[in-house]
Amino acid sequence: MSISTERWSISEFMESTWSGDAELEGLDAVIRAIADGTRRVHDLVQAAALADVLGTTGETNVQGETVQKLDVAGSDIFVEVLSKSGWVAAVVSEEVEDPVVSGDSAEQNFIVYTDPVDGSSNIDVAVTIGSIFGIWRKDPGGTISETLLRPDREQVAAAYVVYGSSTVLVTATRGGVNGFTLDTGSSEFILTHPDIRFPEKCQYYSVNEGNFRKLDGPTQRAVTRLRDSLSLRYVGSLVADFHRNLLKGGIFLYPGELERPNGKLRLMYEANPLGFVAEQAGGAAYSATQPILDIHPENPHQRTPLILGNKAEVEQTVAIMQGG
Ligand code: AHM
Ligand code: MG
Repeated sequence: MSISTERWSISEFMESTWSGDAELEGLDAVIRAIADGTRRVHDLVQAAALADVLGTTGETNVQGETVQKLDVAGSDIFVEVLSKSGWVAAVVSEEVEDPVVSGDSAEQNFIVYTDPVDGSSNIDVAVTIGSIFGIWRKDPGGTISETLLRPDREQVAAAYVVYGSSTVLVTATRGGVNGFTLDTGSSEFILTHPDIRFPEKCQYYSVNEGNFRKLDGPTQRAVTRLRDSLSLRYVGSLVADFHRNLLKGGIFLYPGELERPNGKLRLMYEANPLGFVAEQAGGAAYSATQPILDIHPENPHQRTPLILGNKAEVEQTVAIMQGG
């Protein structure tokens, strides 16, 4: 597909490339809602202390982790815009234990999982953070709660946002991966990264090296091999690390640890959406043993090890982790 990047807004892009595709019907409304929420979160991120969104609320979330004020503000914003889009039946947010059900009409047939503010430890220090979205169809034959745990490969689309030196919204469907930069003058998202693919060459590896001693022997060997051949980049915000590796060529790991075999990251709103983006961009995403998208979820908030990025590098790393 050849796309002109001459000031194509995200709405024009979706209209031109998605309309007429039955699988994507209504997805433009969901993405528009995400874009609206992103503008609001972008404003909060920019204002930061001035908008009183730094620091913690003093509470812990369903994961037992400290909740930041921006986590709550971001979650409230995305739940609101998605619920009001008219096309979403339920939203599952990292920050909310139970799904937020907005309705069950014929049009409300998407289920959206979101990590509304990813990279919480970087919020207070003006370092890049993000938002992540996995988008499924509701099963027409079942109730909302019966269809919340859709098989991962049935994901229709995914999206993420990087709030960095610019704010970039990346969407992925089976038709490809495209990036849109927020023009803060017009508040439009403009197509700036059409048809994103992982570069052939893998330059970077991203892992929390401070956890090395917590890894089993094969995983230590896999990390040592990456250390010996690639440059290390680790922001500590999954979206930021993934986005850089997607554009520049790299591999991200948050493996299971001896005392935490499922690692840290969440399957449904971190690993799955970015795994979908990675596969559509020619990359790969694995847990310790299988492609992330082959996992059948059992719990909306479950965790998984994650190895994500350039396909050849991911496959070789997983083979070593399995004792190969
Ligand atoms: P969060 O969703 O609470 O922000 O936690 C997830 C984040 C990821 O963005 C990042 O990859 C990881 O936690 C970093 O963890 P660590 O500080 O253990 O390296
Ligand atoms: Mg998060």
